[in-house]
Amino acid sequence: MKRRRTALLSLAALLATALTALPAGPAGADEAEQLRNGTFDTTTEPWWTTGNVTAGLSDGRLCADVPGGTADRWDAAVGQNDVTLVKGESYRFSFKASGSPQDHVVRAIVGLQTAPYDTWYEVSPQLSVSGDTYAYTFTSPVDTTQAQVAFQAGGAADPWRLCLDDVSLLGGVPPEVYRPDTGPRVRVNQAGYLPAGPKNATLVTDATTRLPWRLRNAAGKAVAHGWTVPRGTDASSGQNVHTIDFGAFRGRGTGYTLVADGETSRPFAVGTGAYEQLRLDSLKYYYTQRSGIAIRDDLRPGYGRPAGHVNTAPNQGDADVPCQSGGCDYTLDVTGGWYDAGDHGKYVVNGGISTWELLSTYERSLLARTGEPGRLGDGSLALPESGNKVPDILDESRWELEFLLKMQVPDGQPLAGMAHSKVHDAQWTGLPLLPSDDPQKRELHAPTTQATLNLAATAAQAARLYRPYDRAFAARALTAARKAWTAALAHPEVYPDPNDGTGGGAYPDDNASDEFYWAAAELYLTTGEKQFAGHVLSSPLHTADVFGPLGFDWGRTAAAGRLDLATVPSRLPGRDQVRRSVIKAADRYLATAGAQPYGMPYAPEGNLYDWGSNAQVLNNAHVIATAYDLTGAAKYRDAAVQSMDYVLGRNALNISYVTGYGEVSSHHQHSRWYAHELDPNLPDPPRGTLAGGPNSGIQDPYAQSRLKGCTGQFCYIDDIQSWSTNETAVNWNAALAWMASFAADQG
Ligand code: 9MR
Repeated sequence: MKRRRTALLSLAALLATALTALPAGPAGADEAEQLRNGTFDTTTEPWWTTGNVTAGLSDGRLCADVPGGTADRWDAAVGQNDVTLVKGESYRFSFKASGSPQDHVVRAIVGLQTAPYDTWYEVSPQLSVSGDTYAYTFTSPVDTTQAQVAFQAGGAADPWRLCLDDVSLLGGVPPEVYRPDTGPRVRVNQAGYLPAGPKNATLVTDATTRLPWRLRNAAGKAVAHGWTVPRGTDASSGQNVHTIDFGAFRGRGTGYTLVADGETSRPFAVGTGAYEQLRLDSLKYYYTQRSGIAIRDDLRPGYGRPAGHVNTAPNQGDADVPCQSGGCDYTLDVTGGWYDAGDHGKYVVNGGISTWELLSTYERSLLARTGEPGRLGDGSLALPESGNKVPDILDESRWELEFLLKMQVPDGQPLAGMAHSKVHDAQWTGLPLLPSDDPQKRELHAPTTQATLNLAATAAQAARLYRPYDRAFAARALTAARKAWTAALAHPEVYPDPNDGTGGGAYPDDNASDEFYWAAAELYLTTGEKQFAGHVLSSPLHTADVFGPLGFDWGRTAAAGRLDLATVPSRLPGRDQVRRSVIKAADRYLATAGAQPYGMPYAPEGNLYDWGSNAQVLNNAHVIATAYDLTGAAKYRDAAVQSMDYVLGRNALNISYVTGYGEVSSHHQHSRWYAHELDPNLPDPPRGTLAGGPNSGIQDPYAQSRLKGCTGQFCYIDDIQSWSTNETAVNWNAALAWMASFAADQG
């Protein structure tokens, strides 16, 4: 046994030390080791540690004593600098690691050794649980000679010991071919079908002629049978597929399976329970996204956490936030609101469409023939406000509305009445990180016309919906909406900086005509005033086709105005025409759904799935559902309900994109606090959380390392690192909530 050597070079000393390169010892012809001394035979050099870690040799390994009581992973680390990476080249990152006591997590990263410490690859295995050898392959997204390999071990309450050996970063290895496990080839809605609703499934097969299918109940008895319909090669997945229609079956129960071509589907229910539950879960999601308030564990068991960004250290807090780079001479209290997504940013633009869709879920329940407002009533969502005699969905939406109102530039300032676009961290933070642990400086970003009109639209909509419950709030909201509208007219072309994406998202948008149309529509529907009708009627968007293949979203908001003009009672001249335009759009989405062997109303141009495609599918379904509300025609109801099948498992990956729904569901969504994948002490996202979904852009390095060349539906991976395909976001869950509520109403 070798004597343990304490005290490594400090990080600072190491950075100052010139390092001698060791002779390369390639394992294969073109494979080249990038690390020096990963075997620790005689020394631990040139590995560094942070000042609070003591490391030395032990049995030919590097063992590090990690202190307890640090906050974040990176607060205690061992690493090696000056590693070279070549862009596009594949590397095998492997090491042996053990922890005592066991079960500790180490975050192993390959990233930039200086600020802003970009992370290009990371894994966070739990040690000494299932063997101590780890190997991963990734592709470098950069060219650099300043890469760092580091093992971050901070964040534990008590001291522990981390031992490492055979650390290797081997360049020139063949990239790993990623093959998702897609399970049985019969694809169904794993959460369940409505007893009187459409029931369709998709079979992946090489067969080109029809095949028999059987529906089995939980006891294995065949309760229906028929023939598949061959559909040829499906463009969205590249697969040869057949469809199965078992809509004639009218039974109820759980544990059904569909059998065809020798394959048995995942089990599913036929009943109404899943949608009733999903209506609530998709809305309950917002409480745990709240900023500025402690989340109560009694209301969300497993999700309790301290309040985020309330000026308690290490948070710098949202109570007195200055403008970015001295853009203003005031600070604002912008506490509250919802965190946008997996980051800690709060954005007026995306907050706006999300609030609108939640308020519209409520407004539909009041107006549509199948609406059931009681289901969204007081006590339905287990909120701190439950019991106040106000529908819970209004309580939850108000949490965001109050934040949106706080983002308005105060009177007396040059841009008074406009809304700041966003508040977020000065720099991007790593994962995992509870909102209450974020140490970054918070900054208000410049006001924009789009943010101002998001405020005008949602505050105007709020004014009509909260009036029966809180007249004072309704009046305050309407005053703010009018003020915002006037400010937007005075500053009609102040757009967000598309490059303002450090520490938070940019939400770039160089056109505000859709936001003007939407805000004018909401102000008109609430006030009935001629000035707003005039703006609606004279907007070129009023008669334009605002329902494209990608659906409406935070950057395409005209549809929100059009849908409300069609459904909320008013005396708008030509209202029939408005209603017909929604039905016409629904007919197009219906045709798309009919042509898709997976049944979703989504066929983006060039088969290029967009960022957040799952929400776009659901928003197209929202338009179809509105056509049902307008006409009562069953074809619209059925196509809208059928769209849910895709999101809940009838897709090429055979995955339900909603956490906790179906036998296999997304549960590793990118989030700084639902980060169970990185820290066993943190939870997975709550039941009812929608993943963004397939995104042909695969902007994040993790997705790039796994999914390069992916076809449409395959551009998705359920990993916390994949922020471009697998994030959670308030606008996406709003689309889910609206549709889940509609589907529940059809039971
Ligand atoms: O959903 C947004 C997508 O449409 C944009 O293309 C992308 C880049 O701006 O940003 C997405 O939104 C993210 C936001 O910028 C920051 N918070 C997380 C959001 C979801 O990924």
